[in-house]
Amino acid sequence: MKRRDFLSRTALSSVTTIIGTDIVFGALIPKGYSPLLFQDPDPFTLFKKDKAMVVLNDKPWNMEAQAHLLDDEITPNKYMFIRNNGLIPEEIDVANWTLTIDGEAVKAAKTYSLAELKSKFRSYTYQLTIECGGNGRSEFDPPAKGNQWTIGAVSCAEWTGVRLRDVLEDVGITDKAVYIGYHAADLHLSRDPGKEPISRGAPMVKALQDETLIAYKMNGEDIPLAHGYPLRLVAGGWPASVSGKWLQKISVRDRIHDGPKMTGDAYRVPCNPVAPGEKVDDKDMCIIESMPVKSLITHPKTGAMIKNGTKLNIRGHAWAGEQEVAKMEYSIDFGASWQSCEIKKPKNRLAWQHFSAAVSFPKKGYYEVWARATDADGTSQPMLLPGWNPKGYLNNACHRIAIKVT
Ligand SMILES: Nc1nc2c(c(=O)[nH]1)N[C@H]1C(S)=C(S)[C@@H](COP(=O)(O)O)O[C@H]1N2
Ligand SMILES: [Mo]
Repeated sequence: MKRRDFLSRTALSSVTTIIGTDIVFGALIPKGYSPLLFQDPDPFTLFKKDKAMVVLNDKPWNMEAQAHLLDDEITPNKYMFIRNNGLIPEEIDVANWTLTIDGEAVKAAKTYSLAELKSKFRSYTYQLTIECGGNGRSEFDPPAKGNQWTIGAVSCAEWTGVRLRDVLEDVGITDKAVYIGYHAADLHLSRDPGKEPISRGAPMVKALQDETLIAYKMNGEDIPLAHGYPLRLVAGGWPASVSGKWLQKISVRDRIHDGPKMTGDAYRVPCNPVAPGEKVDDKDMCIIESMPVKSLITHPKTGAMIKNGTKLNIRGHAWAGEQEVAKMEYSIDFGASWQSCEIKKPKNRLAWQHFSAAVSFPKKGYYEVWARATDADGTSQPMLLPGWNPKGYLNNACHRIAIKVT
């Protein structure tokens, strides 16, 4: 990841191998000069992402999937969205990487090496849904500032790591513990080492859940750099911003964690509904916890065509934060009537669930297939945009695809 500031003669020949051609006057490159080919690396190659992923921002890198790319039951790296608030750490010294647990509510701070974490504690693997709180932001009106995510800022990979609870037990926490907050190695956009781009967390009930992991593997391999290598907090079902990447420290706080992006409009929504565009008092804003019920049709791709008289097989995933999805339905008449889909149980708690249906159409023409999930509490996805909030969080409106029957 580190930009080359200069090219030694030996480096030059390896560069030639990478780009597949000679830098003709390479030997004349002035010292300290960085060739353009290193300055704007192709993010798809850099992060091993599929070319169909959509880049929303390059400083910092933010990239989302499209619905049809999320068809796999377990999201592979190439289709996983990237959401960075700052700059990816430039140098990662895995051999000396440590995790410190400190804060007002630990008996004494303790530091673990990666090797200690892996050998001292039992490891667990869970498939965990992590969705950016701002997924769907692009639809809000008046528009909300920030990355204009459409539907692709969600993933459900398999994470392996140790339970945060086991580590906290080993450290010893006091009865003052209220919240945990993470601290990570990424740099603030200003490059000021004294500033953190983001430092969020979760209340103890979430921190102590079985599935809340300090992960060191994703889909059976080292966590990819963009997703938090070598260590990451993973808290499925909550806004993905709780899942701190490049994890170095967890503070056990005696109050609600107050790191950057815990206050103001960041990851907070009006506690009660407000009119679009309304100014909301700070005291009337609540921290987002469990994410709302939502679903995605991942097959076919929107715009598919089928022959009249044949059935269309649709499939996708549904998830509901801390809850299970109890019911899944589809509509081909803009929500006037709903038919049921088959929905599977999750692989484990906090994993998304797969649904499918065989859809019949009455005659030729243009249709939209809408999908609607209902959680165990009986709450369904809204057909159109849900409650407006200043930063455009929690858009869980029904996903829809266009179909032409010919
Ligand atoms: N250290 C660190 N952790 C972070 C972030 C970040 O910028 N820095 N972004 C958060 C946000 S807002 C989201 S949505 C998820 C994105 O996870 P991903 O890039 O692995 O998909 O990481 C979270 N963890
Ligand atoms: Mo996010």
